[in-house]
Amino acid sequence: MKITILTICPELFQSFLSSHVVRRAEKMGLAEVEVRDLRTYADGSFRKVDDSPFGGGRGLVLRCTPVFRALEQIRIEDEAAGGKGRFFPESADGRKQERPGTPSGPRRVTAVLTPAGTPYRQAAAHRFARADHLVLICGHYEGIDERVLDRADEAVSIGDYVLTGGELPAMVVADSVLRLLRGTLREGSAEEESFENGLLEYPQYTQPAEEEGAKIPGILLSGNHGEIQRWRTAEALRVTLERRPDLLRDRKFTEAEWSALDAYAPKTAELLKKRTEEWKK
Ligand code: 6GU
Repeated sequence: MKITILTICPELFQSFLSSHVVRRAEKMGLAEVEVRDLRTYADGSFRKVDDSPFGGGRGLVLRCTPVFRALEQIRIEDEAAGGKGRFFPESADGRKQERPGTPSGPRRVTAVLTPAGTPYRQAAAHRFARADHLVLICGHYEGIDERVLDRADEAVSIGDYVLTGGELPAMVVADSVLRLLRGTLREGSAEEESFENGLLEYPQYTQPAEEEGAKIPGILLSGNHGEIQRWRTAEALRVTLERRPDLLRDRKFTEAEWSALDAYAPKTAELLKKRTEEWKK
């Protein structure tokens, strides 16, 4: 796949582009990551990418013109590379599906990074990872001309806080997508990660078994892999209930999970029963 990042601060991506996750994906031929400076698509000797908002108000707004030009250039290049144009079988709301029913062909997904976007989750990372071309548009300043959002497939936020621009979020999204590409990840490590099974990950420990009086849980030294798995299941449920109870609200729990909880985290079992009753109301 190809990831294109459109930004007015391309220099912010220098270290990201030489990071392990990007280098590995490129070396393995799984992905190509490019950063384009929106200023090169702006007019005049000043190449102005921002302006004050219509209707008045504070600050500057990212203009739509350079973004539109960049997107058009990308479309032309994709088509020349053998693409059949836009095809978005899996855009978040299905609203921008052009050529619905097109059975195949390259898929380009365009996402704007903005705090006013839809919360970004692991499911979206998987969806983006299936695209052939992921175009990430970094918002900046006080805002971004809404016509950019109208033209994009989706708007994405990485959390309920405000950052200076969409650059860090674009790196967050690109990282989460690249590490999912087949072969980038160490085999077998994906399924047990936080969020992949709807739970946070169980606690991990490494040498030494005791440091400054801080000991690791004894079960990990038992050599009993079946029981270690049960303990991990119980621990994943315990930390999830403690830190992210929202993740458990609509979750069905298996017999194995209840049994692991009874054995290794009875207090969590009790609390979880109480919560499930409350959630039903
Ligand atoms: Cl995507 N952009 C900015 N500027 N701030 C954010 C964000 C994005 N997600 C959370 N905060």
